[in-house]
Amino acid sequence: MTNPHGTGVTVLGLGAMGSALAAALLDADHETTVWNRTPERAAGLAARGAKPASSIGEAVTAHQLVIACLLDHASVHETLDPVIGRMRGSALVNLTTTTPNEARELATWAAAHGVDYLDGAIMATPPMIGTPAASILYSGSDEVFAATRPVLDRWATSTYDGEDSGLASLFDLAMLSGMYTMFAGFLHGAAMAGSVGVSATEFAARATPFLSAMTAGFAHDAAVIDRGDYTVPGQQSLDFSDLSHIVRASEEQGVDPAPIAAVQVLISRQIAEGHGAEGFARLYESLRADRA
Ligand code: FVH
Repeated sequence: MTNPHGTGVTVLGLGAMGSALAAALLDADHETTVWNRTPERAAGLAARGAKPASSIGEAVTAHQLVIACLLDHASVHETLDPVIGRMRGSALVNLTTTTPNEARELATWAAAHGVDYLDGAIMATPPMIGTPAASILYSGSDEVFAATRPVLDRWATSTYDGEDSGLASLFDLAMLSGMYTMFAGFLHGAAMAGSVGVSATEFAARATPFLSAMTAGFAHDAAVIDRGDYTVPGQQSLDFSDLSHIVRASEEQGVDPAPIAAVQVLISRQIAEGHGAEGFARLYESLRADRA
């Protein structure tokens, strides 16, 4: 499929990420128009060949492919509400972090103005853009995804997750939930080791291979969850996994047990409901959307 939106691209938002996206397009010789609420931030990109738009209206009418990489959902509306009526027939690829429902709201709003909407979730930091390590998830208009692949693939490995505009955000935030919880656990462990004078650097060196090896357990727990049978033999039972000794050890060392205490709350809930003999994956039942 050829790109009906041409090869020129407008990038709205020149923070750390928007600037990296625009720079990658310039490196690939795309005609690139840029706009930022604070216009001075366009200077560096202009020196590399970008065309700074003098107004948001000029920016969104310069090309039929408009990329938004702004702060949040509210800033997308604040920026585009005044000009959305001038974007009929354009494609809007929104790489601003939003919740799934915020992405769906933007898709509905864009459609009401005759604008094709593709939502994106960036799984990378700005220096990773344009390198093989970068990944961007997309959902929403499959036509926009197919037609703009030559642009999207300049930034990262592009994955299309389906027509529901909220899915890219959902997968992004689900993975970030896992990441932040893991990091909080690491920091709690570092504080425990730190209570006896072990540096965080030394603890990280010891924890990294152990925690990396433990991630192999995701696939096992996932299989148990998908089967819906937490009594599969060979699993460590929740009764055995009781973590109150870790909570107690943390308190004895003067370390706030909040991260591990939160896990213990989930374990205790399942034990109280009579599932102490079942495996650790049973905690999923305390968290799932349609839990009893
Ligand atoms: N940076 C990262 O590592 C992460 C990676 C994962 C995805 N995020 C998301 O990308 C969006 C932009 O992030 P950013 O790193 O570029 O953020 P900033 O450097 O803080 O730039 C913010 C830009 O948004 C503009 N802006 C803020 N509020 C408004 C508004 N009300 N109206 C118009 N523009 C607004 C801001 O403009 P200015 O302050 O320079 O005038 C910047 O251009 C974000 O969703 C991340 O979650 C990045």
